[in-house]
Amino acid sequence: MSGPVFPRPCRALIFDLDGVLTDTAHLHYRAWKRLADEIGVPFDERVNLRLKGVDRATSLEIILERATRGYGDAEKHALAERKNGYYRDAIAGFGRDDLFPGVPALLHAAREAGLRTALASASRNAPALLQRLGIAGDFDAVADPAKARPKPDPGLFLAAAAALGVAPGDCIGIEDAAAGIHAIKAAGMAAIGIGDPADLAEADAVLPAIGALRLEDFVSKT
Ligand code: B16
Ligand code: MG
Repeated sequence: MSGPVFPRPCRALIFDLDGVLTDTAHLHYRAWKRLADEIGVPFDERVNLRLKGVDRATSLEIILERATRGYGDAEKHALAERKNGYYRDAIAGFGRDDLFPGVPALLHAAREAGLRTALASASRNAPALLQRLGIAGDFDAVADPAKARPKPDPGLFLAAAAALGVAPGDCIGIEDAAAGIHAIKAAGMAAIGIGDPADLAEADAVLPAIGALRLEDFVSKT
């Protein structure tokens, strides 16, 4: 593409995980769907759109909006744990083949270009998933979602930039969720969206897949 080169200079790439580096979104959906069916709460792909990039506790709150009775904190905790068990079972067999096409090459190109790399995922399962995908060693920092407010708050992206020692204005964030793009922009970073431009209107550029990202289109060599 012949899009803008931004920011000048770019010193770091900060990646989301689910929906950017690997396709776990449908596994999160299936795990939530199984839980919702078990407790008799209506849940479908349309409601699921609101869960993209959203942390586990907030996702459960969104699902329970359609419940016919209230749930206490202990019950909610148990439900979230149950869903996480289903999800962890689903990713147990993940490996390098589950990376989206082009991810290893992009991480390699980032290294070659002297860029720092960090992960800003809302998922508490991110470190385990990085290990399984065989790319844990490709990141200079992994922001801890337990220590930041959930997206669309910019906290997770700011924590990632701080861990890298790079000013937010010198970072590009890469996200598939509207909440994540908002978080990146609120952090003062440039944002590349992965997915449908109609869903990611706040992004500075949107690509259909991570494999379409050519670093030279976005990072100035000077
Ligand atoms: P967990 P990301 C997010 O990851 C997912 O997009 C979102 O659907 C999920 O609810 C969230 O992680 C929490 O995941 O239950 O594993 O902690 O897109 O920010 O990498
Ligand atoms: Mg995501």
